[in-house]
Amino acid sequence: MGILADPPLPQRRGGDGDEGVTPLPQRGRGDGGEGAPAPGRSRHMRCRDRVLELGRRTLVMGIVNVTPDSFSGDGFGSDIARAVRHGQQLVADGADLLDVGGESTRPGAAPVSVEEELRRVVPVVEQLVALVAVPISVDTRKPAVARAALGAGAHLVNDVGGFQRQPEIPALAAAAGAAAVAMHMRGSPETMQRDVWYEDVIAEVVDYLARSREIGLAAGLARDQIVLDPGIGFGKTLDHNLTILRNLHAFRALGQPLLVGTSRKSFIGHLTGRPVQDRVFGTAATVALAVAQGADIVRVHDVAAMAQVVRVSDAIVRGCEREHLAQLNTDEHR
Ligand code: HH2
Repeated sequence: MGILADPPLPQRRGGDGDEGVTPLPQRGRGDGGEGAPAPGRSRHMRCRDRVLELGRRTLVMGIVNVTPDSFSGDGFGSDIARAVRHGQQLVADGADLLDVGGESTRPGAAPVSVEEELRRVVPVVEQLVALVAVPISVDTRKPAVARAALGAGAHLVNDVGGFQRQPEIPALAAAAGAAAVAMHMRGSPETMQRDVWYEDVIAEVVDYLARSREIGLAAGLARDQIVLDPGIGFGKTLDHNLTILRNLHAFRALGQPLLVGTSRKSFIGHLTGRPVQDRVFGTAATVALAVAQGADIVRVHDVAAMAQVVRVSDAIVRGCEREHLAQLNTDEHR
């Protein structure tokens, strides 16, 4: 149901066919709407020839790391074939979008050269675009990688630099008709966890993302092509992360699609004492509470599990899938 005809059709998500993928409707800037949309109200996000419906249910973005050193331990080094198979599996598990990354952003991660990141990312994007029906995002801070991935058919660029390190990135996405994610990060992955301090973390991250949106609009993106993300774990302490997750409404108030990425992150490990491979329940708590506060997209490693969390949370919070619930009402309930 993530990829929809316009007007929206309530259909199942995923699948490898072309069903529900529609040509790009002609819309002008500002179609993302003004102010904070109420949860449950239908909105759209445009990325190239796809229109994703937002508001009726939360979209699940599955992570495909073509890296040897991702913090979550799920990276595929530069094994292109395994990364592609993993992406296909995530779609079968219920992913509405895939996010392909070739450089770890974990605290202290060593930077990867443009050539190496291109080698890792571009063939995976190219093959997934051909093999799965869901939109493909490229997670990069480098304009050269964004350009090549868009050339290979990527539908979104996920910029953890929030358009503010490399303003070329939103311009490249706009020129391709793609959408772009602007994420807040303090400093760089090499430095971001040193001396982390905010006077008012919510106000400062909201201001930063409002500026990212202005940069995106000036670069030619339309309102419904700009996704904002407070950047959980990027230059934030445990307390900052929890404060942000408690106040997602402040980011919703910017009126843009909101992405939240908590999956397996270290603040969950600090709270539960669990290693990175064993944070699925902690991640589930954050996903359910993000859905409850109106997140539009959750970025996760454990797609099969989180698709269930999202489905149940959406049914409670958004009252969605009424047809499905009406059918279940005839069955025995416990
Ligand atoms: N988190 C990570 C990477 N990219 N992008 C957005 N928009 N939001 C996030 O929260 C986010 C992100 C870190 O997760 P992962 O990709 O699994 O780790 P690594 O960067 O070590 O590969």
